Amino acid sequence: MNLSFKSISIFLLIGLSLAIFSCQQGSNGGALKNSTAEKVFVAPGEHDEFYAFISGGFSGQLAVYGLPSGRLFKVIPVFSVDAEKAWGFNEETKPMLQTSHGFIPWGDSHHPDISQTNGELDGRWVFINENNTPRIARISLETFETDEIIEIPNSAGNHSSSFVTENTEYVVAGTRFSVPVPQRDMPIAEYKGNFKGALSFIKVDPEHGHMNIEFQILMPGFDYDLSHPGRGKSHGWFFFTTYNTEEASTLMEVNASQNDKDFIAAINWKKAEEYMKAGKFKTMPANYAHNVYDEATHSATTTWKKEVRVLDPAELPGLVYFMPTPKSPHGCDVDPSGEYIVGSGKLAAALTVHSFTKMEKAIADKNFEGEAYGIPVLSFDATLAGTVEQPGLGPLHTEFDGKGNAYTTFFISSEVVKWKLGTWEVIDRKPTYYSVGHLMIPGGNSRKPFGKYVVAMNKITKDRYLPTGPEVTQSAQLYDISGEKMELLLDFPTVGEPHYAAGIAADLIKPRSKKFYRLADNNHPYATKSQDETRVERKGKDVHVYMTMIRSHFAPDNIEGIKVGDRVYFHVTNLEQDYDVPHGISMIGANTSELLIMPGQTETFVWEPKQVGVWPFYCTDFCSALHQEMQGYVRVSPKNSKIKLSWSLDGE
Ligand SMILES: [Cu+2]
Repeated sequence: MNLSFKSISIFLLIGLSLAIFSCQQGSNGGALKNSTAEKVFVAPGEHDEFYAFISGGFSGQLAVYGLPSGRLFKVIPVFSVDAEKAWGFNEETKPMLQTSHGFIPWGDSHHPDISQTNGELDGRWVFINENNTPRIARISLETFETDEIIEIPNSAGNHSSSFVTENTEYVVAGTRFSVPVPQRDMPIAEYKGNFKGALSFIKVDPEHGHMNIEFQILMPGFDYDLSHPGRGKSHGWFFFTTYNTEEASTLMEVNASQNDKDFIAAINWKKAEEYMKAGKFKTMPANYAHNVYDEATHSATTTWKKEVRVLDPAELPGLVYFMPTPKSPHGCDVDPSGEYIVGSGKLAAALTVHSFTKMEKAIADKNFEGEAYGIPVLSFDATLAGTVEQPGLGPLHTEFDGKGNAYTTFFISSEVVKWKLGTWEVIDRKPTYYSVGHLMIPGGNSRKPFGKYVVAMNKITKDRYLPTGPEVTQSAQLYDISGEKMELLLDFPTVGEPHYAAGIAADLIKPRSKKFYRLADNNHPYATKSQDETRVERKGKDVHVYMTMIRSHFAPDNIEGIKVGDRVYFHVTNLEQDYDVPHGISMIGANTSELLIMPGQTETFVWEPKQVGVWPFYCTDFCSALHQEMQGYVRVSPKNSKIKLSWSLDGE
């Protein structure tokens, strides 16, 4: 660390902010404002303290930012094709976007959650859901690449996902829309009583992270909004908010808001495991894709799954209970101790908090106020821990600082409100600009949050930034929560809709971050591990180019004997064994993106030349002083040409 540089920079910043505030705000600024700049300032060459993984919502991706600076480091391609990384364009990653509906090059990514061990973030993987064509992805935090995507059958609008239990035993995927299960042609008007909501429990292999849908619980035909695992004393349970317990299928805005209370569904997943062991499940036919990226072959494969095991809560006592919660609850959040389950009724005036201890007692006492489709409904008063009275308008989501405080976002009144667990008193409130959805405290979903910052993710920004036409950037806002009162430190723009985020201390990830792939371990079937092995082979109309790249040339760099109508596969291996030396390649007229190949990796793109001529290719990633010289030519002859296939580097 360059101390003198940092102190000079801070000094300059303080001076600058003093100057700005003295002319803009008169005496309102003062010493407090000066320290604001310092609190988010990360000097050139220094690292941020936290990683923030902020989902892109409708972009389908997951973006990586530093906190407190708000700097964007990487956009990890997950559910949407990404030309920057060749994700979904190269032959190796195309299988990752396979689904039972075919190749789906776009997704709607919402809720990332980081893997845990003993209820603490372990920094191994991030899971994230796709709403539109229901899928769950697992991203490696060694490579910051998507390693696995599993499609979720019997589901639609996969929203109450993807949250992990405290040892990452399961990641859940809860459906938003109830649908006919199995899907069939039936009148929509017969929804009530006939549609089902599937809650999927996906087992995570503790060593490799591989996912498998262990079982689904077929719930009544409500909408399932959000979920959270129990932890500590409530470990073994999972909680889901529901709305539309009216089971309306039309004019939902009005018809799904009739009931005074909807439910939080409490699922005893340990009990589910017992029922699974006892064979109390049914096996249903299903068809869904399981896509796994293999780091050794640098390639993904799709496996088709043909069935899924389902549990029926009406037949299995003790598996599910309903806790009445006013009124169309959205968020469903469990505090770090596992005692409190916060349900935010979007249309309710107060925040409802349930007690896990009281819930267990109500179950033991059979303190039910009724049942719904064979599932007991616990009496409202029996599970109620307390209510936060008139905290704001439109409560959505709650996170925790680990010091006994909760922070809830209010969409309609556009604010973050800090309140105390147990006494339910409001301690502080700060405005957001504008209409905040989720908020995130690093580790806020675990037993040990890092209660230093909260990030609010806003839906609209209007005049906060320079205008860019009708669409203005979406944004996040960073607050310091280390003191009694919250302090707004920073606005920063985000990619896509910043739907939700997961944050973690950088120290838990940095030391394990991958620097390059060992060439010796590259088992790609088309890898070329030295320049001597480079070649071009024809198999009918398919031509396979085994190519290497190293600063600053391709081998081979002159290829002849390609004909119009051929399918040319460029299998390109980056021979570098050095940190941060990717190379790129692109070919004129190729109906795909460039490849961006990491050191030691092999990737493939297909080119179908349509025109006779001599056509160039070149490196797309500025790699050395002679990057511009990194290029080559392919000669394309007419369909019936007799020119033999040949290739060379420097005439050899
Ligand atoms: Cu959400």
